[in-house]
Amino acid sequence: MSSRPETGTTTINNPVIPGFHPDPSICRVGEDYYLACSSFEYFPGVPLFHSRDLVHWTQIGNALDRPGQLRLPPDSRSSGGIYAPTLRHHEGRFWLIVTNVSADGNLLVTATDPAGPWSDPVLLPGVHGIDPDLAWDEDGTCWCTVAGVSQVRLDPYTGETFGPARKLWSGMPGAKAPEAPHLYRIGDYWYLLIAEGGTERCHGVSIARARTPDGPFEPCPDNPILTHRGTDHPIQNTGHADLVQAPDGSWWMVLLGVRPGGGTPGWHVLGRETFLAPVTWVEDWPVVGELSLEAPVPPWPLQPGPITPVRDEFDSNELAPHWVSLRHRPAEDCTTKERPGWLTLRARGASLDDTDVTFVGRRQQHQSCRVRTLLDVGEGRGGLAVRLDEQHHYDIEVASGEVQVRARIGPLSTVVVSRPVPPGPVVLRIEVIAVETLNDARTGPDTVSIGVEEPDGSFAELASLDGKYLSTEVAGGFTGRVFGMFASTGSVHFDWFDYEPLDR
Ligand code: 6LW
Repeated sequence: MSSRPETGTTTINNPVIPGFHPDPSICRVGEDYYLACSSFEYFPGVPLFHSRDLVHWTQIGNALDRPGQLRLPPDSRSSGGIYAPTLRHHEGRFWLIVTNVSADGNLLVTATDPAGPWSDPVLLPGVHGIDPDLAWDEDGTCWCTVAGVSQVRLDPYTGETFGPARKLWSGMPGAKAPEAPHLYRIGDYWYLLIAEGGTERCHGVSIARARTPDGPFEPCPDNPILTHRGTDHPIQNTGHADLVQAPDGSWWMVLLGVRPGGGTPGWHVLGRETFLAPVTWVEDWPVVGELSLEAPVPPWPLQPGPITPVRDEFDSNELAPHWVSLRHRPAEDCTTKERPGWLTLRARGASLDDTDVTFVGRRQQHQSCRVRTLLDVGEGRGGLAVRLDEQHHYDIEVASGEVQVRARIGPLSTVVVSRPVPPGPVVLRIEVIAVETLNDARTGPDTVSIGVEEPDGSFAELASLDGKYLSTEVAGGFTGRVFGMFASTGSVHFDWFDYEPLDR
């Protein structure tokens, strides 16, 4: 099989979906591509994207947007919850299978419109393992393959499994953690694509093929077909891929990667992002083309989606799909109905150091960016934060005439600065500026400047903090930074929220 993507002459920015959007799974229906990602402790879960050109992606919703679909216990750990999904289209429906490691385990939802609504979940007690995949063979049998890599036959309508799980492949000798399996019927073969090496710097993609969906599988002689392990490539941790064929017959791969910044070893703060790479076929094996921060543009007309405005005025009853909360979002705790044109957050008595704080945020998607919000705390306490998890966040909080900047880094928590602030509405700002540094180990990836805006609009910086401590290399975990509004006590009202990219 040979189909080489004839690419255009211009280039595109990679990642094609920046910010923490890991474990991408993609499918195509006609001229439309759809993609789903992991979401962990955030609610709603499993963000869904649409594209017509593989380059421009627009979030169209979240597959798990109801408490009955997404059960995340208030005390469940960060980077728990929703692990890797697989998104497929079969027999006129979209199928999404995913693991909730904090409750329910593997589950499956379906939809006729990927923008939703998605069905109530079918639980899969007979599917043991993470990273579940779905594939159907010619006679309609549904094969569910999970990390490890093992496989079981499944009735996707009832969740019933048939027979014991069978071991399919352990990946390449010496490589650890064979996971992220995806099974495809392509030409005369069934291909089993996996990730191995773990989702850090040793991550890579390998593939094997067989004549039947349950093996035996022979590994590709050129495995890993993609890895950046052992290199100083600006994109690291490359792995957890999925393949898709375009209408013109060309093949493409979406995968996760990270962009470490600052000195050695480099710190990544945006989480694992979704990248695009071209694929060709040589002797019935896929060959992944160059993966760079500028990837070749596909040879068809580009179709950019709508631009997300900088400002969200909170003028509608529903929050845009990119807004996320921690584990749940009870309507009484987060509403635009109490004060029309304002988002009102009602505290639950928890702070950002807890797992159950009232929080509404959006992913940081640019290495340099500015976030602002106008809030009125009234008799309450709340503010603006940039968080990685409960133990790694920088916040600016307003309460009864005082504004405080706090830093939480692991077991350490400190008030960096506090100063009086007049009662009434105030504009808070967090500004992140990436640091272009060559091997300066003293310098983190960015500086995080936090402060208030004076009545004349000038910025009064209260603190400038090292972004290193809000990186995955320091904090661990599977997510990336999220900027958010929070309420610690009482009700806090937010008039608007600006997210302004300051880089490409
Ligand atoms: C994902 C698995 C993994 O399910 O991390 O490190 C999990 N590998 O593929 C969360 O992204």
